[in-house]
Amino acid sequence: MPLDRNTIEQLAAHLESAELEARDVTKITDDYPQMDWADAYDIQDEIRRRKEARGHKTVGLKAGLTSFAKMKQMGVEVPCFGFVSDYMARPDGGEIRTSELIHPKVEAEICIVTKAPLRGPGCHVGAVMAAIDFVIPAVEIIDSRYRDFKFDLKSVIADNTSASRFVIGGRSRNVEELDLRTLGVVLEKNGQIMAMAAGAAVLGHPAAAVAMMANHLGARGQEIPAGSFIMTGGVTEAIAVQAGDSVNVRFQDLGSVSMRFI
Ligand code: 0L1
Ligand code: MG
Repeated sequence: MPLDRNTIEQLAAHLESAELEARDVTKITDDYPQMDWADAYDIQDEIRRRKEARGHKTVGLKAGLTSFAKMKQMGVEVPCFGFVSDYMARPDGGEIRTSELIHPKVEAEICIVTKAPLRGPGCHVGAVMAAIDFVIPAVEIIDSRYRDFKFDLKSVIADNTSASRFVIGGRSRNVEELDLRTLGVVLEKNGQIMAMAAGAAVLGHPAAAVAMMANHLGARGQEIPAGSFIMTGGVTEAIAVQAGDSVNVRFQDLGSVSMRFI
């Protein structure tokens, strides 16, 4: 049976305070095993509503668990979708305070900005390619609010897919100048290569993650507006970081994105 509105609001407040206080909690399906997929996204939408009501802008959308490496790492089989807010952005080459986070991990993401709206059902890679304004690289810093990253997919969706910080960098390119499937990515921590992959690691083509997002939003009566910044998901497994670590990710034809954890 779905959750009532009061419970959705309580769970959103519970998860958002855990985020803002950098405090871990147990997965919410332990107490609400009856929670369904719509409940999970309703809790996430309520977290977004709370942030916007406090004046935070929603500045991007994210697809998560879109690469087979990440699905295998987390033991799940389907992607999920979330959002990022203005206060989560950090500058390229800048510092990220680990005291504000619980147990951060980094992910290398091929991102796009749209020039036309996308609405499912029936959205496909071709429609996404036609709607891309430009491609830009980013690193997402995820930070699940669940103790030891132990969760199930519904709990993660409610927790805004572990969204925490993100760094946009490198340089933007027109999509016609790139092959998003063969675009190589190398992730280094403290000068050591930790992971590498190509764009096709994301569902065969990063645009497929955006099509899936449009179809998911369409089923909820929503769309991807023109001008949206969209993170298509980590191309490799996520890499744990701590204070003192430096991360540099090289994206073929798109430059590098770097940051230091303090
Ligand atoms: O962006 C992501 O792939 C995160 C998805 C949520 C699961 C996780 O915390 O790894
Ligand atoms: Mg991600």
